[in-house]
Amino acid sequence: MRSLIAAVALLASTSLPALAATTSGIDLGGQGGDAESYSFDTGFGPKVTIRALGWWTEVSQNAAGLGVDSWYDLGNDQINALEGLSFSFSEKVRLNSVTFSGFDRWDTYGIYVSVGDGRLSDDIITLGSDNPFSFGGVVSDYFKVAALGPLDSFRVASLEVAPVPLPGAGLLLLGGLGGFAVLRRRKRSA
Ligand SMILES: [Ca+2]
Ligand SMILES: [Ca+2]
Repeated sequence: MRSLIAAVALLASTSLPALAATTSGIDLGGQGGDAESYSFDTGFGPKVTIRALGWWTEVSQNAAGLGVDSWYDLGNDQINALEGLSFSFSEKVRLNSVTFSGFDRWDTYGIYVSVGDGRLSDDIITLGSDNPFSFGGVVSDYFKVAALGPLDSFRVASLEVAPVPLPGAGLLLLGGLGGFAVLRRRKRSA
């Protein structure tokens, strides 16, 4: 029994940092140039992989963030009309916000969040001042950002995400170990 208590204490202490993990800000800027995709660590487990949307497009990275390069928009490697970026997470996360650079009151974007079963939310379309854009902590593993109008030109500079809260995960773990102990005791008395 003493070793069981020790095991529970060890499991509880090792799982606490994961449960207590805080919000993660992910800076998307760098000097990578054009690439098929970019991946970043959230810092609490899941990874996010970012790909370009549109025809013959690539993700373009510079110090201001990620944009899209395509053959038809004449070397403009910001996100322009008919272009967008998809953000795929290896596990579900809480989506807090996305911050744009080069974004001004003439720009419009559409944001679409996966709601499960391969379906996306209705488009969330914003004009002008809504930067950073707040997701309000929705839990998902995918969203995409697209430029909507011919004058749109911007980049995605950073993301803020957080772990999905797991209420009662520690209690479930303790309950499972308790059940295991009862089974062992029954076996011994039989
Ligand atoms: Ca472009
Ligand atoms: Ca702009």
